[in-house]
Amino acid sequence: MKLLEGKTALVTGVANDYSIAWGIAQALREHGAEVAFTYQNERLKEKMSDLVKPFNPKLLTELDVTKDADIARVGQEVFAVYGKLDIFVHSLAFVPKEDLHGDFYKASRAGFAMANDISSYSLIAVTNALLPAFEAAGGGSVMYLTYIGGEYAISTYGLAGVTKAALEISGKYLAQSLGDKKIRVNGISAGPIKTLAARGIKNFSGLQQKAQDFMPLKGEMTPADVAGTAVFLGSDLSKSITGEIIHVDNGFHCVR
Ligand code: 0WD
Repeated sequence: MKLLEGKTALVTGVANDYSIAWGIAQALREHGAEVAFTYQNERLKEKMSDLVKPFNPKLLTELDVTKDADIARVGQEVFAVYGKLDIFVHSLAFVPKEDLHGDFYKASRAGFAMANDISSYSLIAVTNALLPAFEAAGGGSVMYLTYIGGEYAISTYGLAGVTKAALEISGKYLAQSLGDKKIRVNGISAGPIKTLAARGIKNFSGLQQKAQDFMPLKGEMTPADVAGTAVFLGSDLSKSITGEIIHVDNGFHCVR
């Protein structure tokens, strides 16, 4: 029997086949899960329909996390289509370019609010909308993607780091408040991986090279490297783990 046989997963944050969420979705399916997808907007609809064809998903639906109506609808759709949910993968983030690239002390009020709304509040709001489906499953696993820039000030990550700190502590408070419902909430703190979002970070290659020079384990990281941990967190093997953040970064977090 496969590790995730009988489990249903909702994966957000696939923008293309380089996305970390795409690597995670493939691994979840490989291990037996049925996967539903969301895409951010109409512009991505056609591309996503093509990309996810091999999954033949029963649900592929639009979700812009800035819209309460989208969030509520997705919660209802998941329940209506699958009758339950076991795994939710939050793999999305956004920081306005001017606030990501400028001097940190010049971060705008509007940029700060928008970055946190999309990148961290969304974990709380979407998890809440999915509760009926999780409760129907008798519990479940929520996981989110974070970065070490939420623990330390990393040059060029700026405001994105603030959203990651908010995301990580939101994950812990969610873990606390959802424990009674047997819903676990954990973070994966990934090392630098070349994706669309990463390309938006100034001198990402420099950041990646620097990390690789320090990493105890060598080699460029890929979404597939992160996906194994996602499978573990989605499975019953991790049933006593919640409020945790696992660094999947070739050991970068433990060296200076
Ligand atoms: O090195 C990296 N790539 C790392 C990424 C290291 C550590 C953590 N992460 C995190 C990111 O911060 C993010 O939380 O992993 C998560 C996934 O990021 P990714 O796979 O690197 O990036 P990407 O493939 O671009 O997917 C993120 C997607 C967006 O793509 P673009 O690049 O088009 O903004 O997040 C989605 C969107 O599809 N997204 C939204 N989804 C719903 N509503 C929204 C929104 N408002 N805004 C962005």
